[in-house]
Amino acid sequence: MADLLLALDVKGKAEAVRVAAACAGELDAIKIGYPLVLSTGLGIVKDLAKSEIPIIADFKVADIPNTNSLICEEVFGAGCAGIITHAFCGSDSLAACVDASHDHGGVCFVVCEMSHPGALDFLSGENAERMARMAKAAGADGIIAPATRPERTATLRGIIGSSMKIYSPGVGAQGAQPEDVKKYVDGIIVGRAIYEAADPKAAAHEFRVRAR
Ligand code: 3DU
Repeated sequence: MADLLLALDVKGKAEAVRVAAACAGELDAIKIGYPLVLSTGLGIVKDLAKSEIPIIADFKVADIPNTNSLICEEVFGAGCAGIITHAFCGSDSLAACVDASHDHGGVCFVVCEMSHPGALDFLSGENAERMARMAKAAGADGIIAPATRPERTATLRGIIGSSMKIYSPGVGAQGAQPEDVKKYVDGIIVGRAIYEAADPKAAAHEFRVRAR
């Protein structure tokens, strides 16, 4: 049984609020990222707070420790409940993100293996497994692993164990189905297949039921 996270990659406050309101009651969290925040500013977090579900900032943080900490301060200061970071900058950068998240009462998820075809160049295989081990050692709350490669997500689950969460993108527009990964993960991340649907609430409802 997996939660449903909406990847709200729309532009502008009006569209974001429209989709979030339309999906009310069908989502377990909303994931925001650069497309939305660059078009609205971080104030969008307060605008989405009416949804009364956690807002997770997918900023795929990838910098030196000090910069990572400063980014976390802004994200959690704006009202986010969680942040998604990269791990490839190394254990000190990752620790800065995890620690800053926890200092602000938030959670930190670590990208280990990405869902798109190009992930096979760097963000997969042994690199992904090393990053999963690093995420566990850093005390991260969870990892991001691909619904498009369920066998890889199963392998990463084996590395992190059951005490950390896995959120999994790639369902819908990227071709994966909820049934592919739901037994390995704590949440599926769905973007276009919901926010581009003629009836986003109905689409979200269907994904939520299928993820259960
Ligand atoms: O393909 P969708 O429209 O369902 O959106 C997927 C979301 O998940 C999108 O925000 C993207 O930036 C994010 N994501 C991946 O797609 C793949 C990853 O490995 C990590 C994050």
